[in-house]
Amino acid sequence: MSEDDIKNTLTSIPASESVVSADSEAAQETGHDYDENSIRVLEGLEAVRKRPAMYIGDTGVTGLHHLVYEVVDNSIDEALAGHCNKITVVLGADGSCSVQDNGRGIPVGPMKHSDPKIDGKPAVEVAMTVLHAGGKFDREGYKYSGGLHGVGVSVVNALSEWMRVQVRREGKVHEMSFERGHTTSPLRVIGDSSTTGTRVMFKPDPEIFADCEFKYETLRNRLRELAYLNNSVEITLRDERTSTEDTFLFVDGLREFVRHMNEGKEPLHPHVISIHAEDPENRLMVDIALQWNDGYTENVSCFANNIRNIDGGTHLSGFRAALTRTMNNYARKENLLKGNLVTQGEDFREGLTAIISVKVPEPQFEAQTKVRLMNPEVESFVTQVMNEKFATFLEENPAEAKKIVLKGIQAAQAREAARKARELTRKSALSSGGMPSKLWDCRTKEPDAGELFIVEGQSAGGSAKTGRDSMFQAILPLKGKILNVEKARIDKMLSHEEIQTLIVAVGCGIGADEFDVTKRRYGKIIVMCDADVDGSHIRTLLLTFFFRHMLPLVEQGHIYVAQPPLYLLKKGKRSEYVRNDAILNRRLTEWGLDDTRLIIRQPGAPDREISGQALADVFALVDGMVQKSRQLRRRGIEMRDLLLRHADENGRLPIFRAMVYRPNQPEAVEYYGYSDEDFKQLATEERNRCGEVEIVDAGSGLVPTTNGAKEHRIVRIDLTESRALQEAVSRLREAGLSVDDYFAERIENVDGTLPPARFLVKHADNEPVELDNLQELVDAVRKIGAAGAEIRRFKGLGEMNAEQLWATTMDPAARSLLKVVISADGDDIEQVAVDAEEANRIFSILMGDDVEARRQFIEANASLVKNLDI
Ligand code: 0RA
Repeated sequence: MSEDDIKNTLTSIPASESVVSADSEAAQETGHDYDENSIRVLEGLEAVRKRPAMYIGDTGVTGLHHLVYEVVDNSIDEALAGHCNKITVVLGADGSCSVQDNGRGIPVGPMKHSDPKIDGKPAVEVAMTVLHAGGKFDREGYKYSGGLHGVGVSVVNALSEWMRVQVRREGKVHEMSFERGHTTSPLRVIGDSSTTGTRVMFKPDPEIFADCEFKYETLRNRLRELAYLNNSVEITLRDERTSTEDTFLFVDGLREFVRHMNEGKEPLHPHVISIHAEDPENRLMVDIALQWNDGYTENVSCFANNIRNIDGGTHLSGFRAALTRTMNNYARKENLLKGNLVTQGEDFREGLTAIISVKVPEPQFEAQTKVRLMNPEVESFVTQVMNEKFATFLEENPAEAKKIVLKGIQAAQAREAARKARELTRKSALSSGGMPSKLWDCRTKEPDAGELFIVEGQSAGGSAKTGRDSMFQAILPLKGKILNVEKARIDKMLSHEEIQTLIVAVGCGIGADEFDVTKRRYGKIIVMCDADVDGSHIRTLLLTFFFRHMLPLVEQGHIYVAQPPLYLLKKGKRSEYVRNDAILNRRLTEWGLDDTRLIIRQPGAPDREISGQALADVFALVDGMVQKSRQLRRRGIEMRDLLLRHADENGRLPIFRAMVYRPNQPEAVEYYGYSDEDFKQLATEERNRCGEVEIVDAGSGLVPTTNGAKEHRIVRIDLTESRALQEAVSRLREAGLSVDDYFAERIENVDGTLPPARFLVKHADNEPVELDNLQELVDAVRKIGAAGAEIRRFKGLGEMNAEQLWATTMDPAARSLLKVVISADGDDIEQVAVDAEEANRIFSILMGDDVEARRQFIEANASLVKNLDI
């Protein structure tokens, strides 16, 4: 097909202009024959690029992480088919993600298919480039996971700056590469392999995603969940950006999941009850694990095909119906019910932690978001299984059965007492004139315009009252600590005065049948506590209360945490309140750069000076390189070696490092390569030299240092940092500086004196500071910034007067609030981001009785706790 033919074909397809030009350019660039079919394929992927949200939900942080889940789900499917037990996800230092499994490998042979755009193409190519191709070469009977949106890897391909797939199969390593969905190098063999598996590497496209930074915590939580749901599959997550790694492998999947969720709680009975059943005829499977603790909250999660259904659905209703029925039957049979007490389902679920996981061949969900499962056959299946197996459990374990059922009966009694207490609250003195006397209300009666500040302590409450804008800001001072609702039943909670005040001020009522989020009296409820230990405890108690008893307020984004400043920073006439350490650092840098010049001595020419924005740019560049260098060092690579020894004659940096282990040779030979072609050539040369060679892809992992191998082997280590470094070096060059400047050393003369420094940093009229090299710029500037500065740390809100409190923490134009959210979704406001399952667990651990669990948790999650601001 000639180029003109291509253009004719293209223009005859009713597609957008951009598709036409993009595809014909791709065809010209790569020199491939792009026939009509491949163009229609690309058209599909262009549609994905045009409306990404239609395929992955959104292009925020949630959508970004869905890319990873989509790829991982394919490996999970391979595991469900029984051919894979290891999945490794690596976040590269260059912003890429790699997902590797040890399955059979996506087939590489040509496909037979009635659709001509698929027929004859390697299956792997179809999987990567054809929308919804998943179903076209199904692994019979095992397609259960299917991704959150079930769209397939081709969507990830379309939304990636680049993607590379490697398949190990039939003794070979096959590889294919793409950019933004376009093939940049067709399927080819790049080496030999004695193992099988699939590895997909991709870098999300910044043209699509405003924020391309993967969040380790988010991925870790989901991958851990997948490991619980698919027992005996080992899932590793490694972060090359920070050298963090976690491996999850649960042989006793759901049971361990329940134990994890019950961490920090006191179980009511020692063993986690577990139930498994299959219905081969309808290809249904159900797995349930459950355990009661001595707490008061219900914590039941359900999944269909590994997807969490937060609104439940037929699996949940089937489970609940059977649970209530079985326990009521047992209570009656054992004569445990006294008087005319009526037990309800919710009573038996008090303190229950359970996971229900079903596998359904054709799941139906209520909405795109898959929050509720609809398949009716699942309900009867789960009910029947639970009825039978749970009744058997109760029969066979009378001691445990009695404890569990009695707890439900006590819950019913407490529910009755709480109803009476609520009636009292409604009638109590608090409600005289409508509102508690402690509340300084605002004037607006428009709920969403109003803000309620819950303030720790009387004195801070006073400042807040004076400082506020009383038009829309209400103040509720709390004295001391509120009750820990995690450890109290609802009836006790309702008799606590501070909590009663809070309930009345918020206006939504309390309890399952009464709480009404639409009755809220304020749009924002803002918790404002001191930045000390007591403050954070009170904040946790309040957030726990909202989380446990006013969840819709949290879910709908009405709960916030105020962020009073941590420091007052003073220097000369300037003074500023600073919220956190990162900003403090940034400020010191800014001050250090202000009225500062970098003087570069040039032999035989006048000195050059860099200042203002240009200096700020150079600083950012150098600071970035310093950080990259630390990152590389953690992987055993010196940035200096990479930049000075291994750049090729054109200044290109190597994209991989290979360690070649030859039979019976003690030392590995090190090799740096600049393209995939180089790697292929290396493998060929090795084969010619010592025969068959095994290729081990270490990805962006650590550089192995030991040998001792008897076999012939090449270990390839990707240098994913090269791209970013290349960019930094060329920008350095644009600024008239070089890599040598960055690493330069000043060597003493024979007489012990130092030669003149090439760089000087001069601030205002001060004496210039000599630098040996550009690296030293970073510390020098920060030191200048910190000189003469006074940094005062605030301890409590009480240290600020009314004006200061308004200016730093309450004024909507200047303050920064943390929104308390449950899903880790993107939003403009800074967030306290916690996903639902983790939030449950975290509150239990932080508020529960288990001191040891709390200590361990805080030690292991210091950064998370800081984030949570608990
Ligand atoms: C279709 C058929 C076979 C394997 C796969 C797909 C497969 C896909 C992915 C995606 C990620 N990892 C994967 N592993 C396997 C079976 C081919 C055979 O019979 O050998």
